[in-house]
Amino acid sequence: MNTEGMSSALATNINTSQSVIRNDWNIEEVKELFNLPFNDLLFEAHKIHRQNFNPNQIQMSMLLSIKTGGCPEDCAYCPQSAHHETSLKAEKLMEVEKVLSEARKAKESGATRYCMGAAWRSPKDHDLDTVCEMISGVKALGMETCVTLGMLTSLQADRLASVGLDYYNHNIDTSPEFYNEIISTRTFEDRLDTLANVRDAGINVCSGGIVGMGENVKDRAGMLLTLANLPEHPQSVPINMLVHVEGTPISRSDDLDQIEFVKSIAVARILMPRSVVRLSAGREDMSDEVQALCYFAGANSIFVGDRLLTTANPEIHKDSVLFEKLGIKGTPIE
Ligand code: SAM
Ligand code: DTB
Ligand code: SF4
Repeated sequence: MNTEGMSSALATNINTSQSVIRNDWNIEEVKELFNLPFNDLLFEAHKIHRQNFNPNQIQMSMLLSIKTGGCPEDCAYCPQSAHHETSLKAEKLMEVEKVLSEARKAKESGATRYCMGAAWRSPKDHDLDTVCEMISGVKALGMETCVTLGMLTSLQADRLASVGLDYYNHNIDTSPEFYNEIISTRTFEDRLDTLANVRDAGINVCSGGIVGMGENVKDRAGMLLTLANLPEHPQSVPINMLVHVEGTPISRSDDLDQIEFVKSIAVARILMPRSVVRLSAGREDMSDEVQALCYFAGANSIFVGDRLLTTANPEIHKDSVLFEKLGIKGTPIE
């Protein structure tokens, strides 16, 4: 690629045959990546993807909302916040047996990781007992486990690690600069503290964010930069396109151009070469062709099944047909 005019660190990164793992990206470099011609950006991302992964394998996770709605946080995108009037009915924490029977179905449909989400600011210790039983039960089925329960103390993270939790999902959601437009009930620093507690407990970190909330390209760059400059790259990086839910304060925000979404995936792949990048929420509104571009740009994980936490996701059959057309296999990533 012609790297003339690029900053020297970026040009070096792009010209080396092996992708370099860096935690010292600066915002100008990341903005430069977003400004590359689309074909140059995708070519570069795909090259790095191939150096690190089999480009024809996609990991499949399935989600379950184990505790729905009534959340005290005010995240402007979220249908589960008690601050917004959505049509969602709040429910209490599910029973362990019910969760395990759903996990069995997920395994039968080909998912290799089961992700359980709770609409909490942070878990109470007695609720954590129940979640630990769920984790042990899902692991006994031979699946990987992931939970997302809000903020965690280091003691709580250690407890989850002690039952063998594989991944903890906690998103930074957006750039530090745009964050206050979206959430007022907890800070960006709070999020980073939870990520540190999870990392220090030895649990794999799953952290990403949402695009399409009215942020600008500098915010998308700032979000990805924050993730890439963590002490270790998150092992899993979900990139969500905002799902517009009636009753949330940003339900009427303009749709983000889907080419810009593909670019966000490509930049995530370049900044974090060995992380699994998940094409996460928002696939219901994406064509097969846009999803195929995301896979080319470096996405190698999706959520399967017709429900995310509370909103719709494509039927698994639809994904099977697309995978077949593209010669992609749904498989764990080694
Ligand atoms: N309450 C926990 C927390 O926020 O940490 C866990 C559940 S929360 C629903 C998990 C993530 O889902 C959020 O951090 C956000 O990135 C994503 N999410 C929620 N609503 C969304 C929406 N409408 N569109 C896209 N992503 C969304
Ligand atoms: C993530 O980044 N996306 C998932 C998972 N982590 C927990 C959640 C998407 C939620 C979309 C809105 C809903 O279904 O409620
Ligand atoms: Fe609560 Fe999580 Fe939704 Fe925020 S994203 S309102 S913390 S469930």
